[in-house]
Amino acid sequence: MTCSNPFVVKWVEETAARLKPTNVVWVNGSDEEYRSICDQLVSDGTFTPLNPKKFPNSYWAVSDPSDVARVEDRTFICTRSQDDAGPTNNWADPREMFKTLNSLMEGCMQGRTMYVVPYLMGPDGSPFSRVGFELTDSLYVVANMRIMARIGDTALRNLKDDSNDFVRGVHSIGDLDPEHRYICHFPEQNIIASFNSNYGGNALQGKKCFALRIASTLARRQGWLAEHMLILGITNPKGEKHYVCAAFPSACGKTNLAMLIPPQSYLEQGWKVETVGDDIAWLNFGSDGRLYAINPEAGFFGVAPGTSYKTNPNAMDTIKSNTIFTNTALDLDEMVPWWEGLGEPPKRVRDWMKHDWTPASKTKAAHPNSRFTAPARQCPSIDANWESPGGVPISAIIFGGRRAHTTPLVYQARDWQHGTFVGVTMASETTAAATGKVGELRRDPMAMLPFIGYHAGDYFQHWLDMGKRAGAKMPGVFHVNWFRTDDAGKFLWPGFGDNMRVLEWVLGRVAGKAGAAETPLGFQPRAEDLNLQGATLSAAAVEELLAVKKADWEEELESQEKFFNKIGAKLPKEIWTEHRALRQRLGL
Ligand code: O2Y
Ligand code: MN
Repeated sequence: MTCSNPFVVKWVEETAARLKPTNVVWVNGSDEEYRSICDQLVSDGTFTPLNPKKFPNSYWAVSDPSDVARVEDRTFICTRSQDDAGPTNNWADPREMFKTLNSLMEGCMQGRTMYVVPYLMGPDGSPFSRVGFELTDSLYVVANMRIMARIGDTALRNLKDDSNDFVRGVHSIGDLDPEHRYICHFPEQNIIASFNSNYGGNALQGKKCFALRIASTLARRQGWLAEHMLILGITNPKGEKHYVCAAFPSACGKTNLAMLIPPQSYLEQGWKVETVGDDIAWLNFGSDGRLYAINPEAGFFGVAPGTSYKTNPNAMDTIKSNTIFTNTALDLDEMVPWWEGLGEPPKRVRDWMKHDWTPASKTKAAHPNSRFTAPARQCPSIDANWESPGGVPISAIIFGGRRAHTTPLVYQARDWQHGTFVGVTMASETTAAATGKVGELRRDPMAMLPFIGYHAGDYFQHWLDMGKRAGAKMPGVFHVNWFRTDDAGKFLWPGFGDNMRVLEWVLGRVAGKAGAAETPLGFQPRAEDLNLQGATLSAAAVEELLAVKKADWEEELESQEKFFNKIGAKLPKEIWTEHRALRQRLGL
């Protein structure tokens, strides 16, 4: 299928004239084309084919050691007014940034091929889906985009010939110089440019750049929400099904929750949990006034270390074929990927830096941010409606964070305004994997801090405004904390499949059936309101999990105020109102 949209054709020609590639190749997204792409990546040494019996059609790749994660300090929001980017983003003047990028990228594709990747974020034929184009000189990016989005002809079919409504993205590997790495967003022009990185969220533009940063600005203008949320379907023994969205900062087990397997006793009663998405949700109002979610992505870009048949069997079964492993280690005897947390180390291991590795080595074999790129459709728990064009109706939104103290296992917000406050005040303690520093509290509103494409205060206002539009039809809002510890620092809650017990209470609340006590935080389960049958938990542990301690909340309220002051005058007055009301209810 050739592209007959004149806006696209003109822009591709103009970009090619600037970047001067030797060839321009339009990607069609077919299976045959993907096979040829993978063959080329094997020939040029980027891909190492894995054992075809154990991991058919799967490959191992490594990135440049300087290019292993999203780089927030090199990520820019380029708006005419600095105030539109707000205090939580790196801002740049668009004219200045275009100048910088033009001079850096002029002729950067000389001797290389520029691939034109049309991509669709969202299900084929959905009114909520959006089209983007990534012009890239990285065949590795094309291969990953083929898994993460619906690319090629499918995307072109979803763009009308007279439509100028698509996101223009340019990406070049450049020389991978971290000092001149740029991940730039121009929300006023729907343009993305990334340069000098070939990794993950920096280079696969559909994910964080489009589906969160640019989409959040589109959503504000158009009256919807682009959120950093997983989407789950939960069916109870009566066959009633509800969908929930959940937002967590990194290192809180988001992928594990997205693919949760309930405890055996729940399975026997007929409970079922299914996956719609593991990372991003686009939420639009349906004709009934409720919020409906689509997963804009088609694949999972999950962290490999820690993933195992013990922690996430559904993820393990998803990545058995048609998967790209980046920066994991490689078992040289079996030619299968390996990472810390998977099981016993194999005899002969090549680490992610392509060095021989043994358990005595001082470094990790797999990079802590090593990833699998795998098709969502391969997930055993994938929901039958995951590609439904109208999306799935959302009954509850769950916020979460990693907190050793302060936040109880679960509570329900009083209403949408209070729920927005609960999202705004989300915070999480760092783990060694994330920063090297353990236990430092980071505020991360709605888990969106690095992804809000505009002023955070305006974003909070947009949440409030959405609630005003829908009133009582908005989902219930909840907050969970799986990570509360006892005096010895041991987790009190078993987590993983047992999180189902909390989901059952959440759905019970939505249905108006589960009991709760009204507390200063909102509505909290008493021990008897939770189904703890078969859970190995002492009564004292349950009491501690549900406790709200004034001293902890005194500190929490102070930390909230510091954050609100950082947001400044655009912090909605309703958020201050909720904060003061909470202070009063706590008697602080
Ligand atoms: O480091 C990267 O580039 C990956 S970022 C990422 C990937 C999958 C899901 N979420 C994230 C994230 O940073 O939230
Ligand atoms: Mn994410």
